[in-house]
Amino acid sequence: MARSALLNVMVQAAFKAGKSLSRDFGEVQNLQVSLKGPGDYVSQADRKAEKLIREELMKARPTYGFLGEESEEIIGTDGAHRWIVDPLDGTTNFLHGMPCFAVSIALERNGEIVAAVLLNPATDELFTAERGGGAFLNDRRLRVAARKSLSDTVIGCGMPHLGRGNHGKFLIEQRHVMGEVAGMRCLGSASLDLAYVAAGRLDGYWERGLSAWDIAAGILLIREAGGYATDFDGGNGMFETGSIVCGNEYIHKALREVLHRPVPTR
Ligand code: 2AM
Ligand code: CA
Repeated sequence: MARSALLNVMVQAAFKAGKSLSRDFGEVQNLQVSLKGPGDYVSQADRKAEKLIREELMKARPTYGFLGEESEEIIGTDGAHRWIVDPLDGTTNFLHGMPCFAVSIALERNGEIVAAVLLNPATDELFTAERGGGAFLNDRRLRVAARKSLSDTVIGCGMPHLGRGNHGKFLIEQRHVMGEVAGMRCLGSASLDLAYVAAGRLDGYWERGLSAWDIAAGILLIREAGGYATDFDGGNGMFETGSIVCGNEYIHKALREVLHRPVPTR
């Protein structure tokens, strides 16, 4: 599998951040028992990882813009290109010592995601994609699952957090989906949920209230694995609405239909 020079830069940046996060994750596991908990430590780990990535990417392409979760956006002199980075997606898992978190790096060109790298440093799983070149898990080509009937599927979702989003609406959506599918999972990392759809581990996934850095890489992974990733209306407004639904052609459609069901009156 041949990677472009650009993708190699992204992979190197992800590995640098991943190494730093792995060291900090080891420490976080030790801090669980302290009363104060590892909160401040994790914020530091997060910011350190973003700095490493930003330095690496800006060194390779100084004119590109940079949108990261942890720092102010840098508007590039090259108006066409922008990095979209989440240095640590799945922060709550990381904080609780659960090995389900990822470094997410995407490259946007004229508003389209053209390259994606997603690394889970705890499992050494590296997901990559370039537009038109397919999606990969390490060296293995990815394809979304083929299941056509919702009743055979395992569907992922993201739950709104304390003080955020509409909890009642989520519970109604979950109830509707739960009545149709074989099982449901909540990984706690939107970027990994999307990568799992690309890898055929999850048959579909939905979440609301997300930011561009949570989903930019995962959207390309799914599309390059032959799947669909859209907003709730089937359009391309995922960054604007913060909402995403995905799956193969059949499951994406069926899941959208279920999510649009009216609220029960009793
Ligand atoms: P994060 O870990 O980078 O914050 C899980 O449902 C998804 O929601 C994760 O991708 C997570 O990204 C994001 N998330 C977690 N806590 C959040 C919060 N308080 N506000 C917004 N997004 C959050
Ligand atoms: Ca995130």
